[in-house]
Amino acid sequence: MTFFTLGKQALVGALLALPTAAPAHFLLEYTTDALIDRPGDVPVKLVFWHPFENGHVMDLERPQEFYVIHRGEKTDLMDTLQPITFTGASNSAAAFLGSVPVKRSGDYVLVTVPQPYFEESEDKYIQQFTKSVLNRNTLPTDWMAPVGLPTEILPLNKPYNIIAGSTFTGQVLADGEPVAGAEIEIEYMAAEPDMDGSAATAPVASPPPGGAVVAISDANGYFTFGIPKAGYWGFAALGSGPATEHEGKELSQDAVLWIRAWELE
Ligand SMILES: [Cu+2]
Repeated sequence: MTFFTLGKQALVGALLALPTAAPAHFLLEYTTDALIDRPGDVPVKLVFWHPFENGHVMDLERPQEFYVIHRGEKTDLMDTLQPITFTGASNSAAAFLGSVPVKRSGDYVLVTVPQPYFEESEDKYIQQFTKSVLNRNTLPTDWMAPVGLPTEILPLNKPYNIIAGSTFTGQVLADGEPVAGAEIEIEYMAAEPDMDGSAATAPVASPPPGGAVVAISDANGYFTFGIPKAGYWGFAALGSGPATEHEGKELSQDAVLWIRAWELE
């Protein structure tokens, strides 16, 4: 009995010592700025990465959909996508460079629907429906409306000028209905992609100890998080979408939202 217990402990120890993929995958829709001064084509990088720790980069396939919503009108941007390589601190992987035409004042809600990604270490597929919001001339037009994705995070604070030190509240939706008890992973984009090169810029922060930063949505799908620092913050509601299977394997349909916080100066 003692021998058996020791053996079991040794086995558990060996399992814990195995290198495992960091849990917090995030699909980035990265633009250098969220507030666009001059009209023109704004470059966007789509990168599937662990941006808080400048960790492993996953290969991103050509997405199923990539579009923008401006004043309620949807514009397909798939034609703008070009394959690129993105290099994080530990590896390089396939990513995409796209572009958003920003002309009139208002919000530009960027949406990416990726192909399900097979995560070998978890033996399951992950599909992150991702939103970020650009704005021109401070005129709010679209940020508060749901896009109608299978799952998404609806912002309750204007997502492009959150004040560092204040809070951000979102609501997790699946097919337009609130999702209670959703696990939301939260990451800071500690290293931002370099728009002119293929690598990331130097990280300006490190993740805290204790693993992923997590919030749980309440009975009506709401969660609130205090934003401690200026920059881009990402929220990923895990497995909040309606589909749970893809090609015979488990599928996690996640809702990702990026917000931009500013230091009050
Ligand atoms: Cu991961």
